[in-house]
This record gives sequence, C-alpha cells and structure tokens, in this order.
Amino acid sequence: MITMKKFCLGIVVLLAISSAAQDNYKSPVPSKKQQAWHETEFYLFMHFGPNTFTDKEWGTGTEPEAIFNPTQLDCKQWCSTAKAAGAKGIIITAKHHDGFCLWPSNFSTHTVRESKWKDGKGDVLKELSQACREAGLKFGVYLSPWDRNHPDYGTDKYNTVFAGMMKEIFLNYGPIWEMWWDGANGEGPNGKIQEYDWKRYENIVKQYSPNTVVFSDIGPDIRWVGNENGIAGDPNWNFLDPDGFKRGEGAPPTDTLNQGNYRGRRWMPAECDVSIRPGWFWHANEDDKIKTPRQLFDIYIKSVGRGANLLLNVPPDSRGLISDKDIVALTGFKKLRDESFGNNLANDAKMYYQFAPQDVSFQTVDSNGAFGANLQNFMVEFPQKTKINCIVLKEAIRFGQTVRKFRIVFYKENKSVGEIKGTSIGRKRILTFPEKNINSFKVFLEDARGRDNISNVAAYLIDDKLVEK
Ligand code: FUL
Repeated sequence: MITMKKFCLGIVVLLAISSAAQDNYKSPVPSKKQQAWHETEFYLFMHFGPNTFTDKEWGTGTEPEAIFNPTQLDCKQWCSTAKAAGAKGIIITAKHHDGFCLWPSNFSTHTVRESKWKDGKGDVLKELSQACREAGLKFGVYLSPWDRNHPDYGTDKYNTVFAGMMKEIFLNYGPIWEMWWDGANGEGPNGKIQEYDWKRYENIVKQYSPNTVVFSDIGPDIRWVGNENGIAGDPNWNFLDPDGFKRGEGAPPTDTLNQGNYRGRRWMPAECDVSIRPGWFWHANEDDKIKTPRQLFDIYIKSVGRGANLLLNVPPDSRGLISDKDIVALTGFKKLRDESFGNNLANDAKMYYQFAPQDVSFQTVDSNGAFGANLQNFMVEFPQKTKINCIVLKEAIRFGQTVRKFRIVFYKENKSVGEIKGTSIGRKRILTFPEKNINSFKVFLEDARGRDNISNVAAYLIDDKLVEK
C-alpha cells in the first residue's frame, strides 16, 4: 500500500508521456508569485463606496462626498466573515468608476477626507489593510482606471494621477497582494476618453510592489475569465497570448478569455469574479436575492474545480457591515465544501501505475521502485466496494500544465461499469458524476504536452443533490 504522500512524490517525478502524443509545444510555467496566487483559491471581493448609499451600480462621479457615511463600519467584521467562509483574502474597490477614493488621496478631492464619515478623518484602506494583516488575509485593491469624476481624466495629466494613486497605495497600505484593473472605460467629466499609459502603470508595480499580481483582461499576471458569472471554461488552459490585444474594448474574445489559448505562450491563469447578489454593490432590495449555498457550491465546482480562482463579491451594506443574510449564505457554502471534501476515500486505497502506455498491467510502485519510467496511467483500488461521485485530480503546475486529455474508467469486480472523459486538469480539477459503487478506477492520461505531472488524486462521496446530472 502506498500512502498519498508517497504517491504525490512519486508521480510528480515520474510520468513521461508516449512520444506519439508529443509535439514541439512546451507549456510555459507560472512565476513564483503566480504559483502563490493559485494557492489562494478563493477570496472575497468587496464593492463599497458612494454607490452603497445611492443604490446605484455605476455612480456618475457627481455624487456629493457627504453621502459616504457608514454608521458602523467595521473591517474586522469583514475579515472575520472572510475567514469563517474559508476565503484567503479581500480585494476592495479602493476607487470605482465614480472616482471616489476610499483613502485620503493627495491626487483627488473626491475622497473619504471630503466625506462626513469620521469627520473626514477616516481611511477605509488603512482600516482594512490592518484588519487583513491581523487576520492573516491577503489584501488586494481594485483601482478603476476609468474615472468619471477626476477633472484631469481624458488628458495626459491623468496618467500621472493614476500612477500617483498607485504609488500612494503601495507605499501606505502595502503589501498589496493583487491589483485589479477593471476593463470598463467610458467618458470622464469632460466628455473625453482616456488614453491610458499602461506601460507606465506596469512599471510602477514593478518598481514599488514587484510581488503584486496584476489582474486585467490581459494580465500581465492574471486574466479575466470572460464573464461575470464566476464560471471558467471547460477546458481551461492557464495560457494566454495577449500580443496585439488591449485592455477594455480591444480585449481578446470572451471565449478565448474563458478557456485560454490551447497553445499559449504566456502563463496567465483565469480568475472568476461573481457577486453573491445580483449587483456588485449592496442594495437593500437585493437582500432576498442572495445566492444560496448550493448555487455558490456549483460556482466553486465550475471555477476552482476547473483550475481557476474564485473571487466572490460580498458587498458591505450602508452601515459598513456585511449583512447577516450574506453571512448565512457564506457559512452554508463553507459547510458544503467541508462536508464534501472532508473525507478522501482514496486515502485507504492502493495505487498502481502502468509503467508504459502499451502495457496492459498496472503494478504497484513499491514493487518496481523506479520512478521516471514511461509512466502515466494509474489505478486506484479501494479496500472494498466504495461509493463515489466525485474525483479530484491535480497537476503540479509549477512544471506547467501539460495534460490535454484524460479518461477515467470505473470497475466493479474487474468489469468496467462506465467512464468519464476530460481535457484540462491544471491546479485542481473537480469531477462530479452520478454515484458509482466500485472497487477501483483507472485514470488514462491520453494526451499531454511534455511530462505529465499529476500530483494528487482524491475521491469523495458528496451529497447527491450537489452533483449535476
Ligand atoms: C465591471 C464594472 O463595470 C462593475 O461595476 C464591477 O466593478 C465589475 C467587477 O467589473 O467591469
């Protein structure tokens, strides 16, 4: 019997694919900061600002600052909510399209400083960055390039304003884990559209906060997934070729963003953003339209379960608190994940490998001992007949994403009782299927570019209602 640990170690080292399946394409690999980003898996988005008080989704930028006045703002409550939900970080709208800054920026007169909140002495970024640090959460900011308030918007001066705001944020509230550049771009107060100096902005990140991962339609570090439903493509390749494309209007087609480029040259994984409510900002009349734990679980399977990350928006209300109803949904979502993935039935299983694709037999790794042969396919054998409806596969993506096609065959008393097929695996692939009562299953890796690096396999019996039929 080999333990999961041994299995992980072994199979990472081994698996070369048959030469027939090879071509010259080589998977790019993630940078260190992208690798760390992948491991954050699930985190919260928070849309908060004047829109929270005006019941709008897109403020015009003409809202009086005085309307921003949360009565009970408590960033510790936001953080404890995120922690309890199993989220690893929070990304806040430091500035949305209306231009209002949640910190007292020296580059704007449309900020918390001009508001009534705390007599203009408040600073949401300061409170939240501190609360995140104390709670052990990552802290990220959404900084909308589009600004419907700033008088310089639409002129070259605005590039200095935006660059200056980024510097302020990096220097005063860092470390900033993720910088979120939204793609929406319209007219400013003078009717002009801005020509953004993206190179300059990217250089500010490199200079002031090189460990920050930057999200946008085309990265450079993380790509938009092409929809706002939180759903990654199937397949989902961690690659994108952004050359020739721009952010906003000139972005790659949404299906390309959704699935990535099959033979892409840049590692650029997808982040799935979605709101727990219909809107991004809090609206009292949406309190009864919060997604249910089951809906959130389904999104999790179609985002994290397809190798992407999930950025779930949970907007604070006009008191400056996450409402009880959102907390109930988040708690239920966490419970479903814990119950579903708490008992890995493959822990007690034996693992066998097929030492060459043309072999018909599977052998225990222990009996051979030598990893690094032409190994790819493997078998998981349970000690007794076992009911499962979910298998989780992982690739060791630090070596790239190489598996292109796989098939899982289920066996009951040595007879095949069905199979499922898949394409991409990536960091985590969660496969659900109608329940099978089986003795074993075999995973055939049918196509890969370069070595395949399956690093983990797990099997579960999850609540039948969570399985898409
Ligand atoms: C969009 C914005 O226009 C929405 O208001 C929201 O912030 C969403 C996450 O991104 O592009």
